[in-house]
Amino acid sequence: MFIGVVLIILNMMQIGSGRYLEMDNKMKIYYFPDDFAFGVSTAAYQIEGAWNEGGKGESIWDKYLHEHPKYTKDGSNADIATDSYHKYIEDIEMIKKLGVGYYRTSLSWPRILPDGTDNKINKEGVLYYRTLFKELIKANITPVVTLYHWDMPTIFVDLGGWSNPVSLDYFEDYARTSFRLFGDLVKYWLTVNEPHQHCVSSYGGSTIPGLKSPGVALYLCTHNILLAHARVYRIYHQEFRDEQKGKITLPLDCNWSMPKHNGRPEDQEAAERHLEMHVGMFAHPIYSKTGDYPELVRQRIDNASHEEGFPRSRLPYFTDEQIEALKGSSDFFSLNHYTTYLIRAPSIEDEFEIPSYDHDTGVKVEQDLSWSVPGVSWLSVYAPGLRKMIKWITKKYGNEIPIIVTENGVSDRGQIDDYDRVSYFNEYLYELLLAIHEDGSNVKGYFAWSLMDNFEWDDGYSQKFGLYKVDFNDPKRKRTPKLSAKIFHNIVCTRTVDFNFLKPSPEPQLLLE
Ligand code: GBH
Repeated sequence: MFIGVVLIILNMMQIGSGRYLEMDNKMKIYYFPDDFAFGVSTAAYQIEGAWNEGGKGESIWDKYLHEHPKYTKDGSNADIATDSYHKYIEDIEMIKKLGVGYYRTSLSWPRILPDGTDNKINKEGVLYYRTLFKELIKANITPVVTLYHWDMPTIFVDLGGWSNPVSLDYFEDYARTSFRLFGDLVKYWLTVNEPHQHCVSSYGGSTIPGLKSPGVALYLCTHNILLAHARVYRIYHQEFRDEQKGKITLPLDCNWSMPKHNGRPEDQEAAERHLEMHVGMFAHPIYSKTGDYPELVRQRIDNASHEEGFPRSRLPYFTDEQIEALKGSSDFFSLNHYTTYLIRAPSIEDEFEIPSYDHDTGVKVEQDLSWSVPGVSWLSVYAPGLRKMIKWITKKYGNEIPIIVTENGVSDRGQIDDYDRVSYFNEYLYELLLAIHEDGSNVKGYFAWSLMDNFEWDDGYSQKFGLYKVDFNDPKRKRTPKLSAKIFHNIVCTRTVDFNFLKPSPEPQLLLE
């Protein structure tokens, strides 16, 4: 008890000072600065449900899962999901209880524009979001809004989705309409969630809509999303920012890549190549001084295209104007991070489809078998990867641009005593503290994925990422806080991590007992 009180007092003295305490095991206790932004994240299709209510149009996920009911691992879809279209007030209560100041979610494009095009605006959808944002603000929670988190209006998919440049025009209309309708309430905008993941999934042939063109359409998609982002960024800054005073960026998936054999130069090169081909491809045009695609990306795809007999590079070229429009088209670095991969140079036996992004990249992606995998197979836990990723970004693009981690979290099978998630948040947030205090990185915020269990794309409801459990067998979709919700709340309030929750034990030992 006495030690607990002393720790609390010391805690309070240190908050915001940037100083630290030294614990018995020589681990330093650092604190998140006072203005550090804590938040939680979700996305429209994964939570809203009400897929055909309130005038909403159809998205590709609605359509595809209705036509292929066995597509997801558990045969589910998100027709109801967590029912947040009806239960948003309860969601806000939950966010409030966590003590965080920010909530990231997305707009459903077809809920606002049922046909995808802005000649017809769905008033009910607009009202839903305006009420949600107003209620959030009333609760002192700042909305952070993604325009596009993968739920494309069906009509555009039939036109080829993002591989068709006409999508730029329609996305521009949708974005402008959104700024006009919600810009008085929303001050943080994210344009297109994780373009790399989205293009690889959409055109690699594995995920919805399963259009297979991993060497051609995949790059048209990445190229067009970059251009769409730049266009929308410029529109916001030219037409809206003076009045609305918001910020806007492109959220990038930034998992860390490490050489499988650290001593092997081929593996080191392979890891660097992998980073350039998935992070640099998007970050370099926006954050580097020179702009455009990274040299390495340009050369690899140009050379491979040439060798394969293509008359031109499969990766389109930007015009000078486009390079300028992209350069600096971001007000902060929005970083999504989950895991670390081990990368090795391919051996002669390794085969890649030709042409394809994988062949162009030319690396083998593996995982370290000694790292724990609490849930979904691609997500093994290696917390130092977050700090290393941030270091890489800072080294490449400088320290001026503030970084906000807009997604980070882990999945499991949904137990209330979710020690794996508790450890995950402790470990990853500790690495973030080291990034801030020992590396001097410009990290300004951290949003956990996710507020609650929700529809995890191909995995349906078989993987749970939530701080709150959602009972998907209950028509009311009852929510219950997990242990991680309490610990996350604790982290937000004390502004530091608490490793007493690190290890599973039958009776959790509370620090203050
Ligand atoms: C984020 O993206 C999304 O923004 C969010 O919607 C999602 O819920 C969250 O992560 C958790 O997954 O099996 O090795 O081929 C991550 C998208 C796409 C990442 C599929 C893993 C499979 C990798 N995910 N991908 S692998």
